[in-house]
Amino acid sequence: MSMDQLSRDGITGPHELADKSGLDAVCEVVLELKALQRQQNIVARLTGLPNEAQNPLIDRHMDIDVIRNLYFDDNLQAALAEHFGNGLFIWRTNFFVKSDGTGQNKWHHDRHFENGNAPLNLFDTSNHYSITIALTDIDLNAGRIEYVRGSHLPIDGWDRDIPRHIDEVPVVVQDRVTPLPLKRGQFVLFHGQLLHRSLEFGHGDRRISMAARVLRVGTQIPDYGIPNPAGGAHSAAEPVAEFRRSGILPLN
Ligand SMILES: O=C(O)CCC(=O)C(=O)O
Ligand SMILES: [Fe+2]
Repeated sequence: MSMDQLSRDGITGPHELADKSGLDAVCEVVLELKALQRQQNIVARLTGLPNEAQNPLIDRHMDIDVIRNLYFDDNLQAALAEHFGNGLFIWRTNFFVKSDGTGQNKWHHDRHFENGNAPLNLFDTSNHYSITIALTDIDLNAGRIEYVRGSHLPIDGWDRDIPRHIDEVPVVVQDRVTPLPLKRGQFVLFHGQLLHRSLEFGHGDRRISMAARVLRVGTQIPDYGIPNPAGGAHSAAEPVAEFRRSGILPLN
């Protein structure tokens, strides 16, 4: 069933973590890191100098045990191996904390490069994956996550030569937009090119998700992101990111 879901929709789950006992500790850590990030922004504002501190939310699966343990949860490991096989590693993690006043994360996909400097092959399903874990409930009002069902594959009538972030999806795929409410301790696995977003926070309790980007062994991380194949004015407006290799963790 769930393999069918993956090949049809581009996503599998929600699945449940086998062990949820570390989640409260993870949330505490995330909120402390978030507070540090706020302080860094205050220093930048007060001094008028750019904030050159490293983002404290990035790649914490490397050095905080309770966070790393999430990725070695029995159910997560089983789902990963079943759907994407072995020889996988994480190269980046981040947290998305949303509460009053937090805006949207516009429609995007997570597949920013192919293999080294090779041109992006958007619909390749063999090498780039994402894992999203709900550290709290993420309900429909709390900055809900949505995805475009089946957008890991070409869709008739939809040219995917688009900017990295878009406000709305075209009419031709609007009936594929699927809300993804998650309960604390649930996770999903999806193909990196699946288009997804999260809405601005509405109301209710603060929610926290954790995103991991996963590659198959042999996939090289370029020094810089490759230009968006949308090219032209789009790529000029979208600076190419510099990639850090600070998050590499073998998974299976
Ligand atoms: O959880 C969110 O708000 C955004 C999630 C996302 O973009 C991701 O997991 O890649
Ligand atoms: Fe994303």
